[in-house]
Amino acid sequence: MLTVYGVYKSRASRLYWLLEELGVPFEKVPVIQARKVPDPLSADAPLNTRSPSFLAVNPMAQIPSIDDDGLVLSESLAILLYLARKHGGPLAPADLSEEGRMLHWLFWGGTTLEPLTVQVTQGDERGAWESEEGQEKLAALGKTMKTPLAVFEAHLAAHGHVAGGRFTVADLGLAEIVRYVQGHPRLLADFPRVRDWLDRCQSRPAFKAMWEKRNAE
Ligand SMILES: N[C@@H](CCC(=O)N[C@@H](CS)C(=O)NCC(=O)O)C(=O)O
Repeated sequence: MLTVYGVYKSRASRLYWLLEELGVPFEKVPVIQARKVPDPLSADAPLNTRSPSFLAVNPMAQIPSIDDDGLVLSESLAILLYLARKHGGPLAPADLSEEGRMLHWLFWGGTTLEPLTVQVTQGDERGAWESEEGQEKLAALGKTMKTPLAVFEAHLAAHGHVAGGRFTVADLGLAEIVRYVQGHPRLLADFPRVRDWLDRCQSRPAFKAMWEKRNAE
């Protein structure tokens, strides 16, 4: 049995989207981010990333993690590729060269783009962009994002998808990373292919199913 640790309103959403795509059954353990809990170690705190029982799963104190019949993994993008490969089908790499391309783009997402986009969504949570100073900081982040987004725009103009000429787990992972800036149309204004690709990814029934559950959480 597959166990997924993490609430929908976290990077676990990308795993839940993939599992909707694959139709794989799983058990959800709703671990919440410790930063969202006033006193994460108090006796009545909900299960959170600092709870001792979750630290035994992921000592990094971060969600998501999975336990797949005893194989415990963290790092959401690695889990995506693992699950896609395990269950196969069109979302998985068809061969080693496709896998290489997916690894390239997923690592790029995790190391180059997400460290920027996640700051935007975390700023949204804190209301950090409401002041004039906040607007300036957001604009500066947008400027830093221009080069990676331009590279991705050119890639999509040439290929339409991240790898393999079809929607794969690599599109899914990157779509969740780009989603973090979607509430700020200005940040994507210069990147029509990225916007069109994101719309296509999010029009998938599996994304919509995940999103509905996320909103209901
Ligand atoms: N690189 C990790 C990052 C995971 C991560 O930062 N998770 C956040 C939630 S989206 C977390 O658990 N934060 C703990 C907290 O905020 O208390 C991954 O992609 O799995």
